[in-house]
Amino acid sequence: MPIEHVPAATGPAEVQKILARDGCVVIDRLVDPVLMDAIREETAPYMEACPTGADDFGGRATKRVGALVARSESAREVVMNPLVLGTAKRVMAQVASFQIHLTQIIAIGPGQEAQPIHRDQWAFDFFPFPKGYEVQCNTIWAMDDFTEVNGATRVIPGSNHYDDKLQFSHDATECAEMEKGSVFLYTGSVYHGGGANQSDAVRMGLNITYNLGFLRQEENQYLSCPKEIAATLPEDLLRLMGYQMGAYALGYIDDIRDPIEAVRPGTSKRGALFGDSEAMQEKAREQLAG
Ligand SMILES: O=C(O)CCC(=O)C(=O)O
Ligand SMILES: [Fe+2]
Repeated sequence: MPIEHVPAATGPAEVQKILARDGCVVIDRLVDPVLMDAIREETAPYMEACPTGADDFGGRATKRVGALVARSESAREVVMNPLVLGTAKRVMAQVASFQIHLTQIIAIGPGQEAQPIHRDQWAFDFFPFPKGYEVQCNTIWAMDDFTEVNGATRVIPGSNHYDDKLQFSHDATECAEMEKGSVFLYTGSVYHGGGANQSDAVRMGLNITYNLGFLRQEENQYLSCPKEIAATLPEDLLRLMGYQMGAYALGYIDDIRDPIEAVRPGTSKRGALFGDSEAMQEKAREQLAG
C-alpha cells in the first residue's frame, strides 16, 4: 500500500481519518522551506557539538539534537503548526490533554545503515497499548528533500493495525519521499524506521512528537523541587524523583543525555549518552524476543 500524500490545504479531520486507516500520511509543502533553513541555522552550533549515536538504534553515523523549544525560535513555530495540532487533538481525542513528547533534529550521516523497524510507542517500555488506542501523534518534517537514496523515513502503511513486537526488514516498507517543508505524520503504532543514507550528504529531519497528557508523574518533581535543593540530594533520591531514564529512551535531556546529568554532571554510568544504553538495549531485545 503506497503512502498517501495530501496538499497543505487539507483539514485536520481528513488527515486524522487517513492516520486512523494507514497510520501515516505526507502533507506536501506544508511550510515554506525557508523556515527549515532558519532552524538549521539557529541550531548549527548544537549540531556541530553533538556526538553521533551510541548504538545501532540511535545510529552510529546519526546525530540527534534536542531541546529545540529552548534553542530555536523557528522550531517553536513548527511545534505550534495549527494543522498538526488540530490533527494531534483528534488522534488523541480520548484524553483530556496532549503534550510535546520530544523535539529532535535527526541528522542521518552518509553511510548510516537503515534503522531497525519499530513502533515509537515502544518507548513506553514496550507497554502493549490496545489496538486503536493511539498514545502519540508524530511528525518528521523534511529539512532537506527526502529521497530513497539519502535515507527518507521507511514505513509500513496500515501496520498500525498489526500485532505488537513484530520484526520487519526494510523490504516490507515504503519510502516517505517528500520535498523540503513537507511533513510525514505517523502514529506511535505504525511500524517505521530511518532509511539508509547512501548519498554523500547529511539528511536532516525534524522529529516533533506529541503524546497523551497523562503519561507523566502526578506531582511534578522537577518544578516542585528547586534545582538548588535538588543539587544537595543523594543520587538515589534524585533517581527516584525522575532524574533517571524511565526506559531505553524515556526522560532524556537535550542531546539524549541521562537526566541525572542536569544535577550531577558526570554521574551517568556510561558517559553522557543513554545512561544504561547497553542494559536498556538488552532489555529491549528481550522484550522483542517475547
Ligand atoms: O529519521 C527518521 O527518518 C526516523 C527516525 C525514527 O523513527 C526514530 O528515531 O524513532
Ligand atoms: Fe521512530
